[in-house]
Amino acid sequence: MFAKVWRAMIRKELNELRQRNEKIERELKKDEQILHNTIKILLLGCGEAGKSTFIKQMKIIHSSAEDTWSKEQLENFRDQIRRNVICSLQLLLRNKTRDLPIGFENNARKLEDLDEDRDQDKLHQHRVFIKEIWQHQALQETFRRRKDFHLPDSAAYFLQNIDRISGQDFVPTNQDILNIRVMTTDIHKYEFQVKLRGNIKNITMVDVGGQRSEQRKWLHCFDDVQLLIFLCASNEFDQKLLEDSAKNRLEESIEVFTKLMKHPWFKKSSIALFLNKKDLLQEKVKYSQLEDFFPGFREFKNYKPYDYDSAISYIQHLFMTIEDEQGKPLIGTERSVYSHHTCATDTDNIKTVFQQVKSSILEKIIRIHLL
Ligand SMILES: Nc1nc2c(ncn2[C@@H]2O[C@H](COP(=O)(O)OP(=O)(O)OP(=O)(O)O)[C@@H](O)[C@H]2O)c(=O)[nH]1
Ligand SMILES: [Mg+2]
Repeated sequence: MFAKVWRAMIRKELNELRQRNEKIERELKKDEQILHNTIKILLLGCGEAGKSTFIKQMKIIHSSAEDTWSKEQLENFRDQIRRNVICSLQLLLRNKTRDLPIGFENNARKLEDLDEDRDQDKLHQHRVFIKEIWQHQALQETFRRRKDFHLPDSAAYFLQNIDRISGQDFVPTNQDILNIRVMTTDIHKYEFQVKLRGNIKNITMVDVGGQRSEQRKWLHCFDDVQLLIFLCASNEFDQKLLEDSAKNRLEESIEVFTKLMKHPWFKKSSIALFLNKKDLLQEKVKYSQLEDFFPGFREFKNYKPYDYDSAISYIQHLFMTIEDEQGKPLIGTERSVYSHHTCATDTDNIKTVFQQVKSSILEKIIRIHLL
């Protein structure tokens, strides 16, 4: 009798064990399937290169208009934009070298005293003066010297739209959202799906902060990266780092890219280089000469002063000819790098570029790793 009960108990336990095993097997298979259907793309580059803006474009492109941003996100964006406006105005006022006309000083002081968080509502009452002062020669002159005091790239865009932005019912448009400047401090993931070779694939795109203090966190995201997209702000050839006023931004970007290309983690990853902010480079070459900061440009075979095409192809050449300590090229026969000239705030441009990335790099990744 006892043996019979004992056998029944064992049978029951074995049954439960088998069921548990089957469940684990099924879950493992599912995880494996998800893993095999997922491409991990890591965005790297120095501060203000445009990484977070690129991620925003992915959201705009891969979701329906009404689902892109929640009400809460839109409210957050509105506050960030107003913070950007106050910060830009104050930077311009603090760095002006010419006196403002009599009658302007009093109002200018009120703007200088605004608190980025508490006084956002006051922008509406000051909007007429803000328009006047922004158009005044003293601030326009200061704006032209903006590279000397790290004015955010979007300052002009927001100041030109002050009427709309300060309005009570202001809801940011996608273009407003793409122009926001907020430094990234954490690791952010954005997941979306694309159709590749007729199949739906999951993409996990990872965005990190690019300033030097943030670069220490990069190692945590190096695992299993199938595509590394390195962004460089191509217009920054005459600017210094925010975190080190002695260091040229383009030089820093090339050095960081070189370090990554030497890193064993990326030996098997595909690499794309986005020379971003091409719109700002186009503007800048008209008044600032690349050869003043990178004298080697004069010897470049396609050298042409004040010329956008010539400047961007030299910047690309600087990235493509990086070497290791022994003078061996890091890019060439063993490793190719896909490069694109981008404007991360232009949705049509990013749509085209991402389509090219899909049909070249991602299709190749699927063929090699995920079949
Ligand atoms: N005009 C123009 N502005 C751009 C472009 N790409 C980015 N920006 C702006 O440049 C600023 C910085 O862009 P972010 O996307 O925040 O840069 P990031 O690489 O994420 O910077 P960190 O988070 O500090 O590493 C934002 O105000 C963007 O709107 C571009 O191609 N053209
Ligand atoms: Mg960012």
